[in-house]
Formats: sequence, C-alpha cells, structure tokens
Amino acid sequence: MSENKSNYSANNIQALEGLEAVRKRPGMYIGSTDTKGLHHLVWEVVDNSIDEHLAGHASHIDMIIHKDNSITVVDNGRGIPTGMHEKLKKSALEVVMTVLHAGGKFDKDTYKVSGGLHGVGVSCVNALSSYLRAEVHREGKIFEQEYAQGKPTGEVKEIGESDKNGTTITFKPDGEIFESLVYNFDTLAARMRELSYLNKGLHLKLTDEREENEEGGYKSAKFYSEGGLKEFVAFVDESRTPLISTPIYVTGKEDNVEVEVAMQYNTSYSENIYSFVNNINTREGGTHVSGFRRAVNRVFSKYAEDNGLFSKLKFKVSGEDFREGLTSVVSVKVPEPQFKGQTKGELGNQEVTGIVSRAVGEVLAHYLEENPKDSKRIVEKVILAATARHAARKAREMVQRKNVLTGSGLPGKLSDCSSKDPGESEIFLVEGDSAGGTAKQGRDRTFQAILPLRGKILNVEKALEHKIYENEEIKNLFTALGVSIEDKDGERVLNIEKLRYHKIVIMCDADVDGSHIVTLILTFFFRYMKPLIEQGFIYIAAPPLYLVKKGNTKVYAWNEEERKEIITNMGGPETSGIKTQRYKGLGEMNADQLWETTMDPEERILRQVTIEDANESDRIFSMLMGDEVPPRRRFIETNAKYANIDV
Ligand code: 0RA
Repeated sequence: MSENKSNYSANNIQALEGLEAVRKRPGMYIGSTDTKGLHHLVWEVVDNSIDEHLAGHASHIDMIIHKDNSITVVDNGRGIPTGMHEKLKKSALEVVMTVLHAGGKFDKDTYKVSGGLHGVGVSCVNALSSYLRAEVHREGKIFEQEYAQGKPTGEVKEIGESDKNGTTITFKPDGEIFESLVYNFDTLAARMRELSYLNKGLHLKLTDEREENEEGGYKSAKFYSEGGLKEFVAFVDESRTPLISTPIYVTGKEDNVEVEVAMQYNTSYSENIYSFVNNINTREGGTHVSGFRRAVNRVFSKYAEDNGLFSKLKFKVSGEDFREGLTSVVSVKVPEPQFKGQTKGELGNQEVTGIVSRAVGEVLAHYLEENPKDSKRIVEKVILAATARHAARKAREMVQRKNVLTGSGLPGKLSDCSSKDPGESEIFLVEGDSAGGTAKQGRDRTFQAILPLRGKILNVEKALEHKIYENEEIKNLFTALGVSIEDKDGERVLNIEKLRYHKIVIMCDADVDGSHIVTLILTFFFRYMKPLIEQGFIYIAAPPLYLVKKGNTKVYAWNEEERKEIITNMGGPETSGIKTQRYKGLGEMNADQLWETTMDPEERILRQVTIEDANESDRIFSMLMGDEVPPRRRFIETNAKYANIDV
C-alpha cells in the first residue's frame, strides 16, 4: 500500500448525518439497547483499532472495564487525525467523533476491512454515551476532547507532548439509552480471544477494575496468537482427539479478497465450521462457506475415486460425510462485503465462492498427495461416516414408520394439552416420573403438556447417531415435539413445520444433578435441533430454592440474596419464628406449589435459551460432554465458584 495514497488528510472525511438520529433510533445503528447492544459499543471502537493493525500501524490494543462500567480502549495506531477540516472549520478529531459515518470508512481511498456488519463508527458510540473522552497521541503531541451524549463539552485541547502514536477512548454508556449498563468480562474476553486468532501478531489485553485478584492487582487476561487460525482450530478442538498431526492450513489472495482457512479432523461425529468475514462471525455461513465445502467435496471425491477407495460401498458418499469430525475456520477479508439473511449473518458476494474454492482446493489436493498416511485415515473416517449415516437413516425411518402404524404416534408417557395451537402450547420436559406426576397434577391442561424424561438422558456428544434414534427418551422427544430430521440433497435438515409447542421448557431440580441433566438435554437440542434454540423455542424453568415461613406467611426465594431480604422484611434473623425450607428437588413441592412457583405464567421465571455465542457454547459443550478430561477439569476449576454446591 503506498503511503501517499493511503495518507489521510482531514479533508477526506465526509459529513453525512447528525447524531440525533442515533439517539432517537439506537436499535437501527447498534442492533439493540440490551446487553448485546451495550457490548456492541465496545466492538465499534475496537474495530477502528483493528483497522489500524490491519493497515500495519497498531500492535497493541488494551481494554479496561472501570469500576463504574465505563470502558477505555487504548491502541498504538496512527491516532485520529487532529488537523483542521477545511470545509467544516473544525478539528478532524471533532468531526470523526461527532459526525455519523465520518470515520473515513465511506471514503473509497481509505481501505477498510474490519467491521462491516454494523460498522457505524465511533461517533455512534459517542452519541450513545453520557460521557466520552478521546485522547490522541500524534505528531509529538497529546490532544484531548470531551463529549456528553455526542456533543463536545469543550474544544480540542493540546495537553502535552508524546513520543508515541495512538488513540485512547474512554466512554460511559448512557443510562437513558441502555437497559443494562453492566459489562460482562467473559463476553469481552471471548471476543478478544477470537480477535487474537483472527489477527495474528496483535496483542490484546483486558483488565477488569471491578475485581481484584489475590495479589491485589486487577483481574486481567492477555490474548496473542502467533499461528492465527491454526491455533484457533486447536483451541476449539481442545477437548477432541485429533485425527491428523497438524491442521491443514490455507492462505490465498485473489482480486483483493484474502482467504485464510485452517482445518482439522477429529474423532468426533460433528461438523464445526466457524466462518468470518472481516473479523465478523457469519453464523449463517454464505458464499465463503459454500466455496470451502465445494472444495472439500470435489478434492476428496476425486482423490477417493482416483484411488478406488469407494469401490466397495453400496451407497453414495455425501458432502456431509466428508465433513464429519471436521473442525474448520474459514476467514475472508472482503473490501465491500454484502450481508444477507435474517440476522445479516450470511455473506452474499458471489465472487467469493470461486475464490475460496480455488484456494482451498489447491492446497487440499497437494496435501492429500503429500500425506498418504493422513489421507488414508481421513478417507477411512469418511467411509465410516457414510456407513453410520446410512444406518442412522434406516433407524430414523423405522421410528417414523412405527409412528404411522400406532395412529396418533404420540408417546404413551406424554400428557398432552388440549389446545392444538402451537403458538399457545407449552411442553414441560421433566426430570423423572415422580416430578412428572406432580407437574401433571399442577399444570393447566388446556395449554401445558408434560413429558417426563428418565433421569440421565443419552449423552449425544459421545453416542453414534443411529443409537440416538433408537433411544427411547429421544424418540419420545421427536414424536412429542412433532419434528423430524429429513434428508435434503444428502444433508440432514430439521423439519419444524409441525412443531406442536412454541414453548419447550426444561424443568429440572435446582441442584448439581439437575444442572447436569439440563446440560445433557441442551446438548441434544444443540446438536440435533439447533433451529429450535435459534428461533427461541427453548426455555429453562427456574424452581425456587427456598420457602421462608413465618406463621401463615409464606414467601419463596430464588436465591440467597432474596432469602436474606425476605427474612429482613419479616423482622430479621433474630425473630427465629422464621423458618427456611430449602427445596432440594421438584419432588419436595406439591402440585399447587409447583404450579404457583414454576409453571404459572403469571408468577414463574423462565430463562430463554439463546445462542448468544454459538461458538463458545459449542466449545463448552464438547468440553463438558466430550472425551478429554484435563480441559474439563480446568474448566470446572476456574468456574468452580459459580457451581451450585449442594449442602
Ligand atoms: C480516521 C482516520 C484515520 C484513523 C482513524 C480515524 C482512527 C480512529 C480510531 C478510533 C480508535 N482508534 C483509532 N485509530 C485511528 C487514519 C489516520 C491517518 O491516515 O493518519
């Protein structure tokens, strides 16, 4: 990139819109005003810092969560320009911070790759912050300007000298805009880790001043990756057993589109593709993922064909079989990405398919020729996958045929509701027959159905697919819910057209065993019925933990804090006529209690299961449910304080 051409003058900033629009309709600019939107503000700032890294200027990004939940982002990039903007008669810094879309991004001369999904710029963050301060180190000097709700509260000031370059932005999200103002360390850390893999060589650090560590310092985490996507794949596969010695790694560039791919085969049965466009997770895939799949299909089919490896098979090998137990990360950098789909999480640029397919195909073909041992191992696994899929399909068809024969096809264990309108119908998946019985008595039968599940359902993370369809509990789940898995062009798709309930509520004991069962059920939904999670149909019931009694007054508490508060309101712990009953399980409640605390829509608390971060849940699921013990132990140790210790 020629220095002159990319050099940015205060004048190429184009003024487009005012910031009032952002405050009036924040959702249009940052998606939402819940915690998701709150975290989005951070990424809007960080995107700019990453651009500085991609342009070859920044090596470090530091983020600090302050005690009051304000955030500071520090980078050592070029620093926001501070010269006079001739047309606007203002400092460029002020223009960048107060004019929507003035970040230079809409100027074709300034190449911009990171961001892109919302990509609304740092001025949006300013508009939605009750306070913001920008500090710029540039040309030997330090400049600062402060703002409130996007408006400058003073001039751009020169406040000192500096031998460094860079930008420091501190902002406090506005309580008038956001529903929640509390930042989550793990959410920020997970994304920073991801960014470190996606941008190798970039140092990222997160510090949380709200929490002190044992040494009296603050809780912090550092992220840095030398190997980029190769290390990303190893990280997400930490709990799986690899099939080949090192990940296959692809880089390429064609027509300004950069391609980077890493792939690893493991002994599991699931396919995991993580895809990114300009560092943004494309959950719904798109043209880059199609290109990747196309290459895997083409190259493996040809290799197997040329070597007569499929000659004994009596059925067709499908694309899915080539990708069973394959974890891959596909990352592309596209100058002008077009995002499609419901959540704009799908890349639409047609030209990218061919570019990715060519880059991956070339490397993969070489790899197969040069690594005969690994190739043999992969092909053996593909044959196994095809055979298993064939068996699974038969098992599935058997189950479905049986249902036709038995009339309604509904499982005997299901106590169905009378309503046939899925929109108002709920099904409670209840741990054990006894709690199931109580729930059946307590429910409102017009719209609530009960399906008791035997204690520990099958761990699908470890089971072969056909075993899953032969499992009684899982068969019951499919038929009760009215969903089925069908083959479409050799791929499995979940058909939810006949879904019978729009609320599927997992109801388990509030103890360690109960949470284990919840995890098992969620693992099943995650692997085999993901659309139900994605479309918001899955919920977890929250039974109370305590009943506090004083005379005839009875109050339920859902946690320790509530329990204490209730006791204080009743006159304090010294009044000892106060008794606390700890509910160990649903079975300890009678039908009325279960209804009024956990099932009655007016009173109950339901937690909706969302795929906030599908990648992170996937990693945690495979860690908690998979084969490898050390990562699981480490996870449990670091998260032990959150675990429910049952006493
Ligand atoms: C406008 C132009 C240039 C850089 C930036 C903005 C910039 C913004 C942020 C926000 C956080 N960190 C940042 N770093 C840079 C280009 C500067 C040049 O050409 O010298």
